[in-house]
Amino acid sequence: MKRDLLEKINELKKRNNAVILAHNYQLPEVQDIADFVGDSLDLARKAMNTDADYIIFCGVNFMAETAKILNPDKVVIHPDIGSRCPMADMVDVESLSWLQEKHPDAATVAYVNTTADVKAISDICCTSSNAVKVIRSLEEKKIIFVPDQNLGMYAKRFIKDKEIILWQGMCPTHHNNIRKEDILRLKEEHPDAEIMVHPECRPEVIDIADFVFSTNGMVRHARESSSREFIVGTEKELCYRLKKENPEKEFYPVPTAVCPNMKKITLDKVIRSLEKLEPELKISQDIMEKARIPIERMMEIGRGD
Ligand code: CIZ
Ligand code: SF4
Repeated sequence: MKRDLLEKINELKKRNNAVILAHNYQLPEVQDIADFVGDSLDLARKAMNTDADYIIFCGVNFMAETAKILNPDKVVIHPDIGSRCPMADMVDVESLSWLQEKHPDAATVAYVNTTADVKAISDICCTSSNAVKVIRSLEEKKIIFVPDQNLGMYAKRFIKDKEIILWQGMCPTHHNNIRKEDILRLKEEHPDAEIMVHPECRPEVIDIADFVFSTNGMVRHARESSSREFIVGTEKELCYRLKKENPEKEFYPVPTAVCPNMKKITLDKVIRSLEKLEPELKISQDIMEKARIPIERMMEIGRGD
């Protein structure tokens, strides 16, 4: 990146007392100017620990919402309000309420990839790293799990004493664009590489993996493993961070594993947000208060990886 551009960004950050948080799936040039890069929960925690007045949140809508819910007094700026997660949009309050009425004895577990109003009618949230731990912590023997069928099916492998009702949502990037054949082809090209995949992938992809991790789990494993090569079954931009932190190792993504919604946050939009301090993400007080309960309940349980 050009030095004068970097200087301009730093000057704007300082002048406005703003911090830039970027998700692991963001474009490389956005990751490069961020004060912190992480998964959605990391970023929400960072938002809690900053003294900044403005949080420029580079990620999809539900992630910015989670940061706002945990930091109601801070201003969260989302550089492109249209950057949403299609999986999160596969469940809505009306249909979930209908299912909850059919199963009044069930607890609802909402993956963090849900909108704030869906969280507001859920009992507890989970991430890809702690879904099993969260479900196990519940007294209820019946669970409604929304919206990711693949993460739900993955959790079912470890939980035999509860009935888990799965919502039929999925992540188009992980479900459609990371296929068993893609992983097998990469393995043929790189026979010594370890295979790590995200639990949002299809069961047949999970079956051939050496490890199943959240993005943060992959970051940790890449650092700690003695292996020098990794096939990475998640959104491909995670490999940018993995390579930056482990320059002596090689990371092979599936080339089609791109989340177009994450890429809506461009460097230009981030700079514009820094200059104009908009668009601000707003959530109603009522939804914020209700949605905070399942998120905080999950945070008490902690990470699972
Ligand atoms: O929680 C996140 O950031 C997501 C959606 C992915 C992951 O595994 O970190
Ligand atoms: Fe949503 Fe999938 Fe994109 Fe993650 S990669 S934000 S789950 S569409």
